[in-house]
Amino acid sequence: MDFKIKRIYSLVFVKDTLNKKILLGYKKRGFGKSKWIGLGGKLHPDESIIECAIREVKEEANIELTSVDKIGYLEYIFEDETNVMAVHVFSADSYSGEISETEEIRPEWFEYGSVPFDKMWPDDRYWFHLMLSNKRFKGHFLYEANLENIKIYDLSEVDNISDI
Ligand code: 8OG
Repeated sequence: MDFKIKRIYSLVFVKDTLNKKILLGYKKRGFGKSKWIGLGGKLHPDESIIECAIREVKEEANIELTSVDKIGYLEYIFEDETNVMAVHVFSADSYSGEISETEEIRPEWFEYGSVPFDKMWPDDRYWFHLMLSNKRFKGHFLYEANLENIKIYDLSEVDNISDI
C-alpha cells in the first residue's frame, strides 16, 4: 500500500502594493537553506492555518499582520518520500511593527519585476505571476528526489479558495 502523510504549512507573501514590492526571506538554516522564500512554516496543533500564518510571520520577520488573505493551495510530493507538504498560501498587505532580521530569516523587499527565481524553489516560477496579480490558484508539484527538478505538475486558477 502506498499512502502519504500530509504535513500542513503556511506560506505568506507580504506585499507593498503601492510600490509593487514583495517581501521575501533569505532562509539562513533548515529546509530550503540559502533560498529566497515566502515567510511561513508548519502548522502547530490547536491553531488554525491563519493563526499559523500570523505566528510564523511574527517569528520570522518581527511584524504583526493586520490583514491576511488566503490565495492559494499547493501540494508538494517528493519522489521516494512518504510525506506530502500541503501549503496554504496567503497574501498580506498591512502589518504593524518594523520588519527585521531573525535567526532563521533575512527579510528583503523585491520589486515585482526583480524576483530572484534562480534562488527560489523551482515551482515558484509557475504560480508567482498569479500571486502577484491577486489571482487565486491551486496546484500539485511532484519533485524528483534531488529537490531540484519538477517531474510533473498541475496548476489552475480558482474562483474561491476558501472551500479547499
Ligand atoms: O518551517 P519551515 O521554514 O521549514 O517551513 C517551510 C516553508 O517553506 C513553508 O512556508 C513552506 C515553504 N516551502 C517548502 N517547500 C516549498 C516549495 O517547494 N516551494 C515553495 N514556494 N515554498 C516551499 O517547504
